[in-house]
Amino acid sequence: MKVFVLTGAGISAESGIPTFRGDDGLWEGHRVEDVATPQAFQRNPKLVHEFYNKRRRFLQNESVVPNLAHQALAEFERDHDDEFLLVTQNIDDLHQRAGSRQVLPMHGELLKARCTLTGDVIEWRDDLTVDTVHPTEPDLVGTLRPHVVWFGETPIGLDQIADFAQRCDLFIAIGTSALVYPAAGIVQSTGPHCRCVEINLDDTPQSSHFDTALRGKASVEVPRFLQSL
Ligand code: BJW
Repeated sequence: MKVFVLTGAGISAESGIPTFRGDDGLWEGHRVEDVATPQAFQRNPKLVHEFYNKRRRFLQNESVVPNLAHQALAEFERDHDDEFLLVTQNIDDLHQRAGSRQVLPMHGELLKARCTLTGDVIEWRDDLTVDTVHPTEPDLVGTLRPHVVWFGETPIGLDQIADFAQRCDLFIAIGTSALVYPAAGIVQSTGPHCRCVEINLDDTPQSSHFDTALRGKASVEVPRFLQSL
C-alpha cells in the first residue's frame, strides 16, 4: 500500500507551535497573509525577519519537541514496506526530529536561509537581519532570506507531489485547514481507488472529498488510525 501523508500546522499545535488561523493565529496583530509575501519582505524586511526570527528562536526552545502524532508517523514509516511520502506544509523540523525520513517540506524550512542573489541554501539557526553577511561570500550583505515559500511563490517538490498523489493507495491529511493551495487541492488529484482520510479537529472546505473524517486531536487520532491499518 502506497501511503501519502500531508501535514499542516495542526500536527505541531500540541508541541506548542501556534497554528496560523486558529484563535491564537495572529502574530502581533498581523495576519500570515500580510507578512508571508515577497511584497511584505520588500516593503518591510525588518518586520518579516522579526516574524521568522521569533519563530526560529522558539523552535529551538528545549520545550518544543515532537508529539505522539509525529512519532507515530515516523514509526509507521520505519515499519512500512511499500512507498511512503510525508509532505509537510510546516517549516518546523519536528517530523525530521521524530525520525521521519521521506519528508518533503513543501513550504520550506525555518532552519535554513537562502541567498536571494546566488540561490544558495544554508543551514541557519541564528537571527537574520538586513545586515547579515553571507557566510561564504563576505561581499554579500543583507541578501539572505528565510528559506520558506511565501504567497505567490512556487512550493517545493510539486512534480514529486503530483506524481505520488496519482499513484498512492492511501492519502491522509492531518491538521491542515485546506485553505492554502496547491496543498489544499492534493486530495482532488488522487486516483479513483485511493482512500482519503482527513484528521482534524474540525471540518474543512475539502472535507467532502475525503472518504473518512476523523475528528479529534492529531496526537490521539494519528496513532490510533495508523495502528488500525
Ligand atoms: C488540529 C489541531 C490538533 C489545530 N489536531 N488538528 C485563489 C484560489 C486558489 C489559490 C489562490 C487563490 N488566490 C491566491 C492563491 C494562491 C495562494 C493561496 O492558496 N492563497 C489562499 C489564501 C487562497 N497560494 C500560493 O500563493 C502558493 N503558491 C502558489 O500557488 O504558486 C503558484 C503555483 C501553483 C501551482 C503550481 C505552480 C505555481 C504558496 C502558498 C505558500 C503558503 N505559505 C505559508 C507560509 C510558509 C512559511 C511560514 O510558515 O511562515 O504556509 S502560509 C501558511 O498557510 C503556511 C502554511 O503551511 C499554510 C497552510 O496552513 P495550515 O498548515 O493549514 O494551518 P492553519 O492554521 O490554516 O490550519 C490548522 C488546522 O489544524 C486547522 O484546520 C485546525 O482545525 C487544525 N488543528 N489543532 C488536529 N491538535
